[in-house]
Amino acid sequence: MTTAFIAIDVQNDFCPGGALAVADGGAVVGAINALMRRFDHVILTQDWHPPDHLSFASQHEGRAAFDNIAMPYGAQTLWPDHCVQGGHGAEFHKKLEIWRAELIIRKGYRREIDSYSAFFENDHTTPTGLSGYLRERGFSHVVLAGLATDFCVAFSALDAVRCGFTCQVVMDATRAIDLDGSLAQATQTMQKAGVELCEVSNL
Ligand code: VGL
Ligand code: ZN
Repeated sequence: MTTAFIAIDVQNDFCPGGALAVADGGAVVGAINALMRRFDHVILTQDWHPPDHLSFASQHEGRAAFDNIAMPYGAQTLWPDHCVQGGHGAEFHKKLEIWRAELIIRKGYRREIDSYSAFFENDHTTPTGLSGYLRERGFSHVVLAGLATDFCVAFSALDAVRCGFTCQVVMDATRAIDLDGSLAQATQTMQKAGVELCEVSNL
């Protein structure tokens, strides 16, 4: 079994002080650095939106952050402007040892469509290329951690399984946004799909 460790969206905007700060988000950095040292192959993802991205509430007259709207590809939560391409908020946390990564996958760069998952955009059809990359390099197992548990980590884990990879999520190296029970729901959906939820101590 050849394993890739994938750290999801450990970026300034998801850490305290950021535009879409996840409670205690910066706390994952130490654990993720330790995980990166432990695995031979490391991949990072980077949420990477144009300034007028349609997942931003600011692009929708009369809407507020965390509202839900219907997009052509399905339901979409609206977010505060975050992870704008080239901006400070889109940079990785400054303590993250990014030099350890062999690949950085950027996602969410098309104005019309959001991309939580590292594998597919939110239409569940448009690929990022990650599945092909992993397969061509002979990886069969992925270990995930990062931000946020209930959005980008969960969507990535579900797609990993859908693409035929076995998948573990290191729960104590993730933190959640937790909108209206989204953490409990994501946890349950991951378990049902066959994602193994584990902790650093029993990995
Ligand atoms: C994320 C909401 C919007 C995440 C990214 O990384 O979980 N959540 N963009
Ligand atoms: Zn985003």
